[in-house]
Amino acid sequence: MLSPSARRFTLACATVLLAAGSAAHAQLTPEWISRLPVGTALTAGLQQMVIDDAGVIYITGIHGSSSNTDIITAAYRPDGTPLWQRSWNGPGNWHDQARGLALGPGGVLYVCGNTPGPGSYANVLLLKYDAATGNLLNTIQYSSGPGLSEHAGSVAVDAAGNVYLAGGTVGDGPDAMILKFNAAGTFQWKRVWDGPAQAPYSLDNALQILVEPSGNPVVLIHGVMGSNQPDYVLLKLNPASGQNLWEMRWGGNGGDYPLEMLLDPSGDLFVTGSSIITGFNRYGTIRVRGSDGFVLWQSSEGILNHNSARGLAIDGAGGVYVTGSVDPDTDRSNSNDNFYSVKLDAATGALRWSHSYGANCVYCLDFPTSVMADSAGHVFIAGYTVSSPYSGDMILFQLDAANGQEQNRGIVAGNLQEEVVYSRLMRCDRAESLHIGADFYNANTGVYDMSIIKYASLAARLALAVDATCPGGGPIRIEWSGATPDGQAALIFARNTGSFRIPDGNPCAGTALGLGSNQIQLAWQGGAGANGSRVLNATAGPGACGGYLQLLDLAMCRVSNVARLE
Ligand SMILES: [Ca+2]
Ligand SMILES: [Ca+2]
Ligand SMILES: [Ca+2]
Ligand SMILES: [Ca+2]
Repeated sequence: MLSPSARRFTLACATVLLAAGSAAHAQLTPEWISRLPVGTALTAGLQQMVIDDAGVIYITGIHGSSSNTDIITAAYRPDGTPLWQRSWNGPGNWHDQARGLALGPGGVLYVCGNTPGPGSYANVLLLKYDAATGNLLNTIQYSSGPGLSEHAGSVAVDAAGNVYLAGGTVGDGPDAMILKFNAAGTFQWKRVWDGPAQAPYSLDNALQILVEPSGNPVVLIHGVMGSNQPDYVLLKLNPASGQNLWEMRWGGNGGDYPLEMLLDPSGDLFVTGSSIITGFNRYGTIRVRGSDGFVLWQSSEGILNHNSARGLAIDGAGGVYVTGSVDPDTDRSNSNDNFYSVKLDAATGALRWSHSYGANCVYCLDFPTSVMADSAGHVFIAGYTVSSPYSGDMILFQLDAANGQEQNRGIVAGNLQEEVVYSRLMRCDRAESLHIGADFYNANTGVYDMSIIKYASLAARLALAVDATCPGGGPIRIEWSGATPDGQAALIFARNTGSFRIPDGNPCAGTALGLGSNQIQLAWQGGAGANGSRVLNATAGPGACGGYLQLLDLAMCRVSNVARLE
């Protein structure tokens, strides 16, 4: 219909459905992959990752040998080049473990974890680094008393630099513990939470802490109830005293194992985990009102049995996403779990869609580790796969947030036959570029490499402008920006607007357009431009005026705004 190489082309109005082309999706390809060898200890590897407003990426993890692990913390520039790297070995010369990471005001990076104290009992550890240089600013080692194993698993910092740590201590068995230090590192208060279960079942632990913009800490606790089964426990604390502003307990008579919480801009909290509230092991997800801890809705989602939640995301546009693994049979010994992910309505908890991936063969182990949504309607799920044709690789899915259909996928395999790649977590920078924290493991040498795998943002606006001579046809100037540099792009024409979905058998099948089906056709396909921008000069056929054009980025299956020919 139109020659892609023609400098000028004509918009005809023949009714031609989009031409069939290669059905293959473009592969999601990392911009860069950083790797940092961290030794052969069984606990070695990435623990946490955060990204600052300038796009600098910070990771912390465990390195060393199995007889003396240390805490390794590193920073990378946005282009993936190393900025600094620091190792911390405690005075006990033994097992130091990083668990949490946070950025605070004044360019301070906080690492929390544990280090051996007197008698080799673990003490709480807080390290403060200058985020720009990696200089160690302060080391805080905390113990409630002799003979107690204590740790900090999560750290949060408020706008004034007060630091909150959440983790565990020992009472009647493990108890949850929350500590506050001020910006100078001075201890402020300790709060211990012990559930109603009796020893030896009272295995309580604080999993995660965050600070509301107003400064109140919120803590997620695995709390064991009088039934000797765990529930989700949320505390909102008075920052001055550590006492409850409110406390919420949620669960049934079976085990309810909290995983993760997220704070919504509305001030409400979303919590997910693995829950047996309906008699089956499902994803138990709740929305909790921020003002008083009231449970606004609860959702129990899963298929078959043995669903295990592994990641939670919200998109700010009414979507809540839970990913996790499901056993396709009832045999836990044959390691054949699969991915199972759901979208819930943030307002009601209703199921919107589900997405599954993985083969059921014995030892075909597939499990996701994290989920994230961008502002452009993409959902990303990363995890581990050994289903054919993959063998111990990291897999990344790009799904359409509207319907859960796969738009694209990426694979990161080890450089060597014996390397496997475990994704751990995902973070976005301000431009919504995806960063996956991962570990490469060499099965021959036993060495782990902490890794960051970076993908370009899909949320950059793809902008299309059309300047036509209407009515009557004649010259048209078409200009766009924000497409994938050096990628392929297509201009699609239709007489009306709507929500036409690209049919199977076409590139980007399933992608929803802003165009309707009336005379929909491929008007042009060609290079998107060296920097993702291009100007095309064309000639409109007599029937083109009054119609609509939309640009499709074929490399990433993204669409532009709809522009009218007028
Ligand atoms: Ca050590
Ligand atoms: Ca306890
Ligand atoms: Ca199984
Ligand atoms: Ca499987």
